[in-house]
Amino acid sequence: MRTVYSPAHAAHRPPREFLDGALIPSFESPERAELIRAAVAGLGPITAPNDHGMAPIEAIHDRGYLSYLRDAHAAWVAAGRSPEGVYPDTFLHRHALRRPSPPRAVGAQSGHYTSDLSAVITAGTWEAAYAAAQCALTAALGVAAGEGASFALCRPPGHHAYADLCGGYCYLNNAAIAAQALRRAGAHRVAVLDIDFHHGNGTQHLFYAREDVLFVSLHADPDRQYPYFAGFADETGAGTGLGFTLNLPLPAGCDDAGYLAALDTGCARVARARPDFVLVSLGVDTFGGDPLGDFALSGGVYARIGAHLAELGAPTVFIMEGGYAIAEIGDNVASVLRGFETRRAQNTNKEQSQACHRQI
Ligand code: SP5
Ligand code: ZN
Repeated sequence: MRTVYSPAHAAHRPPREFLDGALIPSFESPERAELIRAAVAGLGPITAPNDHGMAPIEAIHDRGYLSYLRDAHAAWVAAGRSPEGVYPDTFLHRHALRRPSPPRAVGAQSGHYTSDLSAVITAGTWEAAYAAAQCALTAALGVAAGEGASFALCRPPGHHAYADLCGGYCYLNNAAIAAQALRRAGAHRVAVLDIDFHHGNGTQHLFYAREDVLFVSLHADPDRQYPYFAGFADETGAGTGLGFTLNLPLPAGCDDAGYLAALDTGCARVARARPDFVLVSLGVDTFGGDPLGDFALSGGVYARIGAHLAELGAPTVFIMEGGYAIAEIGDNVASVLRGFETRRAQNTNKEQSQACHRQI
């Protein structure tokens, strides 16, 4: 399987994030992508993304938000604030009467376009986020052109980004941008299957009222985990999109068997939609040793997850999301992809021998 990767991810290196009452070294680090790149090197070629420009990004994100992401750091520094990064301190909340869009002061903009304290904007954030979106687009359009599957090694991740909000280490919603590009390329239905530990609140919201993009997510119950305000089982879509969102919230301590059972439910819903393409928002923060997660998945389950995804038999684009257990992140990601490829090769052989028997 091909991996699409850009070294531009390293331009995004927020030194600190705010967690549990303190500014701590950011869990979402450049090292993550480099470890994953090293681990997937044996799986196939690693290529740079093509530049598909701004149009596919503008098809998902708000114009004002995009200029904010591009210019926020410079404006922040020009306003005399810390060059370490944009750390919003004042948020737009539900009682605010004045919501100019876009607001004028960079401090107001940061509160308007940010959902939490983990999406710090540094000097290189735009360059990295843009490259990550191009990785997703390149992988998706490669699969549309006939590659059976592809892996977009996106960093920063994307599934917590809304049309006009960054948050949860995410700025541009790479999976949503790829899904929309596949629709534009002629796909009738696309399924996004999100298996990051956290609910993909941005992706869900972007497609909530649409029936052409199915969103299925396995994640920690938002009753106890980030992102808290979305991802409950009773969120099933709106309008013509009713029935095209499926949330499968899971308990703390969820183990291999519990996870695989939920994956089976999620995959059955995807199969029923008969999508032209499956996009897998791939996070490995479901691992038992992950510092942000509370599941108990073993390293051995990732190949089985990949094999399960292969049974869908659909052209598949893997899009990297979270995963913070540095020592195991490479193995866990590579295992999903290897498990997928192995099962797919077995199924292709089976089909070929069955076709051969039919001819005899
Ligand atoms: C892409 C992705 O995985 N984003 C995750 C962002 C999560 N940010 C908030 C995490 C809150 C974690 N609280 C648990 C602390 C354990 N010591
Ligand atoms: Zn996550």
